[in-house]
Amino acid sequence: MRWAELKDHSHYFSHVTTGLILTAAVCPSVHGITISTAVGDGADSFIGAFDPATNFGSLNTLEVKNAAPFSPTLSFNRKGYLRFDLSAVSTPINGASFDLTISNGLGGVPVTGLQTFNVYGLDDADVGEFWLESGLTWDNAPANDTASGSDVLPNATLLGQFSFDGVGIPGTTVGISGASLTSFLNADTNDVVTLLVLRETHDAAYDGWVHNFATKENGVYAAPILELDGLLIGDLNGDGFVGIDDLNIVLGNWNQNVPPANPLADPSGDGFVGIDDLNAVLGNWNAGLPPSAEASSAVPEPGAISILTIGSLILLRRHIL
Ligand SMILES: [Ca+2]
Ligand SMILES: [Ca+2]
Ligand SMILES: [Ca+2]
Ligand SMILES: [Ca+2]
Repeated sequence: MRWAELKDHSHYFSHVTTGLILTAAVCPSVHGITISTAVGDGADSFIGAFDPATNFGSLNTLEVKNAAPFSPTLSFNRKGYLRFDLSAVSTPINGASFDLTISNGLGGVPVTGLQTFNVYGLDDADVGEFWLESGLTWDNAPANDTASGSDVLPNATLLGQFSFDGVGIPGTTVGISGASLTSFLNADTNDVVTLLVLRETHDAAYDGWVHNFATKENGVYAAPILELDGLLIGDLNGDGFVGIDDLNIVLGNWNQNVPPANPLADPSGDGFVGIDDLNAVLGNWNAGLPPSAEASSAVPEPGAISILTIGSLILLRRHIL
C-alpha cells in the first residue's frame, strides 16, 4: 500500500510547496546534555495504518500523517515513535527540550495552513516501553489507538505541541520543551522513555501530505534529540561529555580524602577519591557530546591510554573480587 500511495503521488515530488515557519516551536535554548535516539537503548520508527504488520524502523525518516481514510478499511495514517536512553543522566533534571528536524521524504498532495503536532509520553514502566526498533508495527505499538490518526490510548500523556506552516522547510528544527516534558523525564524509573509524535491537524484528502522528520538513520539531517539541563554521570568538569578530562580529575586526586583532594573528584560524595568515583567516569565513558573545540580530547593520547588501562584493570579486579 505504501508503494501504491507513493506511485499515486510521484508527480507531486517535483513541485513541493514549502511554507514558512509560523510558530516558536523552534528548539529552545536549553544547554547541557544532548541524547539522541542513537544512544544506548534509543530507537526511532513510525507505524502505518496502511500496512499494519510492517515495520519501518530502518528508514531514514519518521513519517507522520492524519487524514481521511481512502476507504472504510484503508487509511494512510502514520505515527512516530522515539525512545531515548537516560541511563547516563542523573535526575532530577532542571529542564528539557525535544527536537526533531524536518526532512525530505514521501510527499503527497501538499497541505496548507498551520499544521499542529502533538507529542505524547508513554507511561513509565509500560509493558511496551522496550518496543523493538525492527519490530514495531501499527498492530503492536504501545498506546496506539488504531481507530484514529490523531489519538492515543490512555497509557500515554500529552506533553506538548509544535506547529509549522504547510509542508515545512527541510532542515528546520521543531519540537517541544517545558514543565510537562521535564516532569515526565524526572518521573522515569527505568532509564528509557518513549515519545509519540502525532499530527493533530486533519487532512480531508486521503492522499495528502506525509510530514517527514529525520531519524537517526538520516545522513543529511540531525537525529531526534533530547537536550537536558542536568547532570551527566561522570562528567566531573561539567562540559557535557565524559572523557579524558574527567578521568584525569579522578586519577589526579587518587586515594586522597576530600579535602585536601578536589571535591569534583568525588562524585560518590563519600569524602574519598576511590573506585566508586573511577567507575562513575568509566561506566559512562564517551557519554554526551564531545566539546567541538576540544574534540581531540575525545581520543585519548598515548599517555592517557596507559592511565585508562590502569583504571580498567582496577575496575576488572573489583569485579573479580
Ligand atoms: Ca530508526
Ligand atoms: Ca521509563
Ligand atoms: Ca567532562
Ligand atoms: Ca568517592
